[in-house]
Order: sequence, then structure tokens, then C-alpha cells
Amino acid sequence: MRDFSEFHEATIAAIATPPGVGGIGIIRVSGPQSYAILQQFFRAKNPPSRFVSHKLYFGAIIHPETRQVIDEVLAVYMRAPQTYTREEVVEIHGHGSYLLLQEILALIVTFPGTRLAEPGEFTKRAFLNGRIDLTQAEAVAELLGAKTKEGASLAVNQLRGGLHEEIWGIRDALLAVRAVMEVAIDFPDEELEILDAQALTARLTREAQEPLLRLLARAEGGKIIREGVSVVILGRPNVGKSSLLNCLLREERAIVTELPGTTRDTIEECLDIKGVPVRIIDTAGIRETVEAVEEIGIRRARQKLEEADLVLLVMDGAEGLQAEDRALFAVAECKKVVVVVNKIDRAPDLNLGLYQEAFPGVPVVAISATSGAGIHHLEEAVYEAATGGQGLQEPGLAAPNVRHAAALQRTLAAVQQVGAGLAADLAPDLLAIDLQAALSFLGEIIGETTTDDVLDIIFADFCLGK
Ligand SMILES: Nc1nc2c(ncn2[C@@H]2O[C@H](COP(=O)(O)OP(=O)(O)OP(=O)(O)O)[C@@H](O)[C@H]2O)c(=O)[nH]1
Ligand SMILES: [Mg+2]
Repeated sequence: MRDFSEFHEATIAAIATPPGVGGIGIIRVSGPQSYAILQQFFRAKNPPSRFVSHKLYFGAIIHPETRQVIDEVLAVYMRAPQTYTREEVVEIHGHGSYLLLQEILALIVTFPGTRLAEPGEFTKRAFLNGRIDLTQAEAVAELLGAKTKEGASLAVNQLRGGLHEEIWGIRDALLAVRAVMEVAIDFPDEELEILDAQALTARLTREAQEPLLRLLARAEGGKIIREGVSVVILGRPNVGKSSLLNCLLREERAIVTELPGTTRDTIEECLDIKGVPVRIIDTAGIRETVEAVEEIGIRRARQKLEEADLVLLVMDGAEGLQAEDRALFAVAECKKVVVVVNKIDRAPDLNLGLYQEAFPGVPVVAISATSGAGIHHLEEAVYEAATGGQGLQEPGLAAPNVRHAAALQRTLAAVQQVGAGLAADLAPDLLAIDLQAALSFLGEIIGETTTDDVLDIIFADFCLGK
């Protein structure tokens, strides 16, 4: 078990709202001095004999020496342990001026035993004080960074303990099996009766292996919701790549002209296609060139191809299929490709079958980037390709992140090892070793057995005040 006795005597303070101008700005304080800090710097309009927990008071922050009013604020004291960190907490809601908030914060950290909070330190304390587990702490950071509604739902589910519950279910099963083994170790004479290998194997399969496999199967879907996909628009010059970018973004982001070689550098933007966060990259049209700048652009386009999860290979439907289109397809073929036949408004006799024959097994979508015709079909094709035809997984289901998935894999391997040991009639003390390993890998996910440096990495990703 983690050692939760590690005590956090320091009181920490930070501005919890983002920098910039806002309607209100909040300073958060956590730790044993919170109440005293409120008494020292805050004067309520109607001063109570004692601040009642979770009640909002109107008043002002006053400099204790100059008696100068720094800001009129609302303040709340929250008594431990019914708080975010499980410690004594105070929040001061000031006007949105970042300068004033910084002044108040500077005053607060002059209080004895008080210092500025590190990024993620409030959440880290919530975790160390046992209010949330590590998956829930990670969900806090994920929620703040979510790029789509679906990503936010996934994080909320994890924050509410969705993943935590599934992990605990598996953990309980492993603990129950370990208990049986411990009895068998203590009573070697009756070992055979106690260790019913068949029953134990069945239980491990049903309550550990299968749930582990189910969770792992959701990791890929979770990755798409969390990180999204990178889509590169590729094609000959002047086929309408930048027009397509603008059309997908529904804004005039990239310069479009009738001159080939307009786009010289790559342009990256983010969009949300049915819940999939998509990083879309417009590139310079690829051709044999003489000009240095365009040459660099083309080199960048090829580099972007390397990073791409999906390529939209754009062709000019009005000009018809060209040898260079086929050549570019051969270059892009190492990735998932969607062939986009553009300018259909100028191609009344378009024969899509020709493209389907030329690129068998590859989705071909006809569009007009200037009129927007067919763009929904293209979005559908991108969504299909990004999710492997499975669609996005339900955000209501817990999905492990990359860190969790790695630990789940190791847990699964250890559980399988136990199964193999049972089949081979291994002694219970040997079986218990693998079982303990499985429990320890599982513990890394929820934060029970996570090492301090891993914790530091996780919390360092947080923003200040969280
Ligand atoms: N009629 C018609 N014209 C289009 C369509 N899409 C693009 N165009 C025109 O084609 C020309 C080239 O468009 P761009 O979007 O700049 O093409 P590009 O592929 O980005 O070109 P480079 O950046 O030079 O490689 C412009 O004149 C566009 O208005 C379309 O669907 N229909
Ligand atoms: Mg362009």
C-alpha cells in the first residue's frame, strides 16, 4: 500500500483561474493555515464570530499593515475533510484582474507556513489524502485539456470512478484467489483440497482475464478520443487542397489562388469530426520544381506524410486522372488513404468508377471544395478511417490511457502465468508470487504501487491551481 502518512504541513496557494481578463478570478488555498489566512487578510462586511464552513462571505482583502483595500471579494472557508484536497481550504473570488489576484496571492504567501503551489499540487494532495485514485487525478488533467465533447465525457466518466471501479473488480478477484492460496500455504496437508485448480482457473478467467481483455480492447478507441488523428492533405499543385482545408474548417484559413504552387509551407489546424479531434495539415502541391522555396515546401509535405494517420489524396476531377496522381498514390500508399476527387462542379461527365478501379480497396469521395458538395461524405469517410470502421466507442465506457494499457498488459501476462502454474500443479507459494506481481501492476494504475517519479511526471503535466 502507498504510504499516506506522508504529511503535508505546508499550506499552498495559487491562482486557480487562467491568466488574462475575466469576470472573476479565484485564489485557492489549501492546508492547515487556510483559516488563519482568511482571518488575517479578509474583512467581511458583516464579520461573523467564526466563518461557517462552505458559506460565502462578502468583504474585502485588506493589507494588514497599510490597511489598504486590495480588492472587494467573496470568500469561502471549507472545513476538512469535505474539500477538494481533504485539507482545510479557502477560496477567494476576486474581480478578474490578474494583477490584483497576483497581489493578493503575494500577500497570502507571506503568511508563515505558506508557499506557492506547484502545478497539480491540489489534485496531488487529493490523491495522496485518498480522496481520489490516480485514474481520477489523471482525469482532472484530461478534462481540462479535452478537445471534443466526447473527450470531455470520457474524462468525466473516469473522474467519477468508471475506470477505478473496473480495476477494483479485477483486484477483488485477484485478492480472493490469493486468500485461497495463502490458506493452502498455511495448511500444506490439505493443500490439494483447498487448491481446486479448476475452480480457481475458471474464476481467474472470468473475473480477471476477460475483464482485462475487455479493458485493453477499449484502449485504442480511448486513444482516438483523447489524442485524435493527424490527417494530411496531399496532391498535385492546384487541385484544390487549400480550398478543401478551408471547406472543412468552414473559414478562409489558407490562401487559394488559381496559380499552381500557392501553398509554400504547411498549415495545421484542428477540427472536430463527429467527436474525433482531427489535426488537419495542408501541404504544398507536389511536383518537379525548380524554385527553392517551393522545393522546401514539398520536402515538408513529405515529412508530414510520415506523421500522418490518414492521407486525403486530392485530385482534380475536371482534369481527369493523371499519371502524377498515380505516382503520388504510390508514395502515400504506406498510410491509410482516402482519394478525394475535387472540382466535380466542373466535371459534368465525371467517371468515378475509373478512380475506384485505379485505387482498388481505397475509399473514393467526390466533392467540390468551392461549393461544399460532398463534404459530408468526406467527413464520414475520415471518421470511418479514423475509427477503423468501428465508430467511436461510447464515452460512457471507461477506456484506459496509454499508461494504464501498459500496466494492464503486464497484469494480464502475470495472470496468465498464474493460470499456467495452476495447470502445471505448481506449489501455492510459487503461484502466489505471480499473483502478487499481477496485483502490483494493477496497483500502478490506481496509484497504490506507483513510484514517486511516475507520480511526478503525471502531476507535472497539470496547470497551476489544479
Ligand atoms: N470550380 C472549382 N474550383 C476549385 C475547386 N476547388 C478549388 N478550386 C480552384 O482551384 C484553384 C486552386 O485551388 P487551391 O485550393 O489553391 O489549390 P491547392 O491544391 O491548394 O494549390 P497549391 O497550394 O498551389 O498546391 C483555385 O482557383 C480554386 O478556386 C472546386 O471544387 N471547384
Ligand atoms: Mg494550396
